[in-house]
Amino acid sequence: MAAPGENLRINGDRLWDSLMEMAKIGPGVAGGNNRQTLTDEDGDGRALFQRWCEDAGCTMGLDQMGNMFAHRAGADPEALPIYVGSHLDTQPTGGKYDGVLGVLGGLEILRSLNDLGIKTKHPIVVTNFTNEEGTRFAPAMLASGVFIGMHDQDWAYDRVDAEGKRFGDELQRIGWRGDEEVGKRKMHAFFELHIEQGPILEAEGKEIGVVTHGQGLWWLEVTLTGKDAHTGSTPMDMRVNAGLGMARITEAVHRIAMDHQPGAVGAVGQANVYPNSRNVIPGKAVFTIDFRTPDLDKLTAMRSRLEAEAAEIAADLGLGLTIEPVGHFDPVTFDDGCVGAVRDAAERLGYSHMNLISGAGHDACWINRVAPTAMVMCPCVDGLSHNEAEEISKDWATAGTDVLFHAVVETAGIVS
Ligand code: HGY
Ligand code: MN
Ligand code: MN
Repeated sequence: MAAPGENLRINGDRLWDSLMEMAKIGPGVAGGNNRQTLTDEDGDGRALFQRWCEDAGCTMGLDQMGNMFAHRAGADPEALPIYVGSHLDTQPTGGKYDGVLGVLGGLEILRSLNDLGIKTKHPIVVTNFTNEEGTRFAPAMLASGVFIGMHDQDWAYDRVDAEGKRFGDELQRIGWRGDEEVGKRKMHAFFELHIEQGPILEAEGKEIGVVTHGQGLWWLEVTLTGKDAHTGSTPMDMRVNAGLGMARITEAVHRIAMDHQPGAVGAVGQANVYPNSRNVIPGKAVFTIDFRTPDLDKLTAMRSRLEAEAAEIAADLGLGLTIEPVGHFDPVTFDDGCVGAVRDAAERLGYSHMNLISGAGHDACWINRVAPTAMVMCPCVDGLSHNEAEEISKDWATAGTDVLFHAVVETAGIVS
């Protein structure tokens, strides 16, 4: 006799159609997406998601950070809901699946429960967290960070983008600032489905990643101050070249990560020199370092080593130096019970699977601090993400969402 829900499967075609429909909003220039947080395109994507959720019989909650909560009633209204979700915002040259698969996979679970006429004990809430990417407004996972009390809401509202626009003003402008107090909601558990954004699952031939841990992260914003001068007529020994300092520190970031193998990574992704003119020696450079590793001691050591080397480089070149931490979280260990629900689901469904440490940060990394949390991952082609060529297969999306379905419904309990 099959256990209740043993044969639950989602509708992979419907999920894929929704992913492709959402991908039409905020298209990139090379087949991916540019639907950055709090842009008009983000607003359009939110409106589409809300319409779909309401069509599925949900009521939509919206908090003061723009986090969206599509609520499907459970048999026991007193039971804390199971939350499932991710983010709809993308990188400027993002893919169609990073974050979106986790939000629309959650919606597909509700649509499938409706198709099957299943009532769960606990309510289920599908969530879209604002500004997971942290590309327009640093840091990443900003709104889920406010939700758990890691970031102050007024501090978050004051974060500005490259054009000096404030997060709080942009949220108001696009009309997605809700009234609900942030973080008041209590969760029985939280599950997030996400593409791996790395090469391991595909290389190992596995359909499902059972995510046991997440890497820790430091984002360090470095400002070097030198002196604008003529690139042609200024003798080499008179130069105070902030661009040269940035280049040497960028190389040091790579070398420090390599010196902390296995399992450490480091790069500079965002870099600006000023005045950025062909024939002016840069008098200023501002750039962000991204260090990550699952090992907390290594993470701390990498930051300390960088700060020491950057000071030496700046002194050698006569540059002013400031280093401001603009993002951080310690390595994450997800909840054994929820991770077990994911693993049991993959086993039951017959999907190949392996334990995985998430290389990327996710809203689940913060939510794990306030509720039992786990993640499901599916492979992506060549491990490529944060690139418009990001690609997954419909089968991978379906398998990941089937596993999410079982883990969520097992935890929510089937009543009828
Ligand atoms: O940076 C990250 O890991 C995520 O993509 N925001
Ligand atoms: Mn993501
Ligand atoms: Mn991302």
